[in-house]
Amino acid sequence: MSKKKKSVTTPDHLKARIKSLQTRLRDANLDGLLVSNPVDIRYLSGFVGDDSWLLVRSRSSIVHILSDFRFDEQIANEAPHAKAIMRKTTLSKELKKLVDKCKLEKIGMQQDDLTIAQSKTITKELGRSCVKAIDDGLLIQRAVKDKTEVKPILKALDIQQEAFKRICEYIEPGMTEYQIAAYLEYQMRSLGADGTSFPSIVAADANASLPHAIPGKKKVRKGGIILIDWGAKLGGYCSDLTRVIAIGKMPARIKEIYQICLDAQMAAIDAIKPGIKLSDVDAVARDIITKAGYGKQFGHSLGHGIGLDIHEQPVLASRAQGVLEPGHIVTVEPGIYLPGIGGVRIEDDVEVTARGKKVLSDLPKTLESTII
Ligand SMILES: [Mn+2]
Repeated sequence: MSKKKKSVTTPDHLKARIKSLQTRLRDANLDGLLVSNPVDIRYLSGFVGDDSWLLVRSRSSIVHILSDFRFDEQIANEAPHAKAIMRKTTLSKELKKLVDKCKLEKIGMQQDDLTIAQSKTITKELGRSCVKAIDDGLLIQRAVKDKTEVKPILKALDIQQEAFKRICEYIEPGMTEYQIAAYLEYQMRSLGADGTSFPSIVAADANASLPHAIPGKKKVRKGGIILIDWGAKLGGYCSDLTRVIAIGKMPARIKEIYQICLDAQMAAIDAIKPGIKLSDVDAVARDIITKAGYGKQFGHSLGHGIGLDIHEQPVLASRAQGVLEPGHIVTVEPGIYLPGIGGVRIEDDVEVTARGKKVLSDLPKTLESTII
């Protein structure tokens, strides 16, 4: 149960995140923000549970977590600096009490993370005039990683790359996509991952033309290909890579698109630097693939930010607005998909630095290296 605890100082990186958010809130003329997205709650407080809300005030460094009995001990461990309120009634009623106590006039909500029913209840409790919805400034803020965020991503990459090396030793003709995915995920957990960043994609031969193929009973074969898109999660942070391997020999048509895809990927990585337009990075890869005659077979965007979520800002796409900034960590993953035949996608994770970039992953990807 809630014991009276001494106040604990907020760790510096959390302090900086809250400060940056407070600036955005004051600019938006808000007295506070009700944070309901569990990933954002983790980002701002360290608390990993769910079914809880966090209140950030524009002019006070104290953050409140509205939660319940199940998370009492967990909050004390993970977010000892936060003021925890174990609710006795509904979350919205507790929020109303807290908002009154702190004398907050206008607070923002995270519209994208509340259900319509929740928004209605909060609006009703607080009174319509109190609540002003804002666009999610946290998405923009989370795009730029601080030092504490790069480390777990690097560790996640280490784990996923080691697991990949292990499955390359393990795979034999006749195994199913299911078996390979299970072994891969088992290895990542054994190596200390929290879990996977997303359900692994293991796609044999023609299945590889589906960008989001779901592993199934299909067997891998000698002379065939396997597309693997997988990621590890560590300390909440996601990594994300894709490789294509071939058992013994790669079919000629796949070889052709593999080389085009690799050229496009390496050129796009090369172009990455602070200040470059997101759409321009996408264009570098897309132009190469289009000139080779496969523009229509590359139907998705080039890459996305990774972090506490597997898909974050910024997005490397032709329609994206904005530029790359130091601290962004993005995937670069062009693909070429030939229905009925197969597909290729090559994906690495790249950090934008003050001077240029750092490629964080280093699994081999030359055409020769694809043969197992
Ligand atoms: Mn990806």
